[in-house]
Amino acid sequence: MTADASRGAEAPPELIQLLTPEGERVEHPDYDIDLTPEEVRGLYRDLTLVRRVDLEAVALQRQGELGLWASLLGQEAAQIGSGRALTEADMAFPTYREHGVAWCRGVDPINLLGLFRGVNHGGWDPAEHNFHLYTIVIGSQTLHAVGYAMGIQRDGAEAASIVYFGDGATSQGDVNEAFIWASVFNAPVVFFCQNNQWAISEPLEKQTRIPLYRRASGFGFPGVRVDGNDVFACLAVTRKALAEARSGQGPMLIEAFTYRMGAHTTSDDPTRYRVAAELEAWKLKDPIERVRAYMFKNQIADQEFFDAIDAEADELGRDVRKRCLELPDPEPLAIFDHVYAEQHSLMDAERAEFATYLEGFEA
Ligand SMILES: Cc1ncc(C[n+]2csc(CCOP(=O)(O)OP(=O)(O)O)c2C)c(N)n1
Repeated sequence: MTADASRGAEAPPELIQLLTPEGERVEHPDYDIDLTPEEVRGLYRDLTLVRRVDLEAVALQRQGELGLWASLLGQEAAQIGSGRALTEADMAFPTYREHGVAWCRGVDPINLLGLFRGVNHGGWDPAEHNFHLYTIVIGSQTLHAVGYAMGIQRDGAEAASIVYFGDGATSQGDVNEAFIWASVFNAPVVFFCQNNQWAISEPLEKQTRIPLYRRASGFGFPGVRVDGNDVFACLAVTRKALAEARSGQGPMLIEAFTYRMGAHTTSDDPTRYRVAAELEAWKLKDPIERVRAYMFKNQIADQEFFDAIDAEADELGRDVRKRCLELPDPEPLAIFDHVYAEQHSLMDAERAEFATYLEGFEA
């Protein structure tokens, strides 16, 4: 017997959008945003540069220079919009795909490439950037973000935490436990779900019978669905959610409705599980093209501006490639350095044992 999809169905999901795929500005009663031309140009620059870094990383992986890469192609607006909504004091907890958020937090992209090249373990100091290390274990960072938010609450600080995860992660126990804790402790945390429709080869309908953002109400906090390919809407919605969290109004779930344009990672082949027409439909909603169309229409930028950004992107791509190839191999014993914050006898013993093993090759 097949499940009846209409059972328990409610009104169709509302999608918060401030910029249409054609580049037309639309108003929303709850999420108005007033951006200066300079700010719009800045967002366009961010979107274009992170896409360029991503494309370069995919190429490097194909040439055998990275072990793996998780592309953000198509998710730039969700990441730049939400990333630019953060204040310096806020703390972000990413998955392994948040290259755009890393960019907004001032993390040098070479660190991301180093991680996927296998020569560092993240390479940046989370405390310096208020950007946690990438998390591969699906959903576990939601618990870290809630714990951190509860710390903020107890310190009485003017900050919030934000945690990124995918549609597939919503099926994890950790994520549901994080929702419960955040709700009952009224923690200042924003749950930012990038619903890119696929958890590797598992489509969204294998994760849920209702729109994901509606899950929040069952846990006792608000949820909204935003057009994840609309950088203005992602910025406005995240900014408001963070402000509410900081002012003691508790958690919020933002479902950024978007699409993963590339493979899950460079190790899979999406043509094996999804149809080409789906990809073609989403290409028309490209997050960068709509900002570009809006800027042209409203004379916020001319061709000279776009050419300059393209040149900057190419230069960034070249620079990232060059520095990636120059990354030194790590000292083998360095693997023990950051396992614990303080000296640890087990690490000392394992380091010594490994050193002896390595010395065996020199003889
Ligand atoms: C706890 C756990 N289970 C399984 C995996 C293997 N795995 C890696 S990515 C992934 C799918 C994640 O999909 P989603 O949460 O939608 O995020 P996306 O990669 O699409 O951004 C899975 C199952 C894992 N890394 N961790």
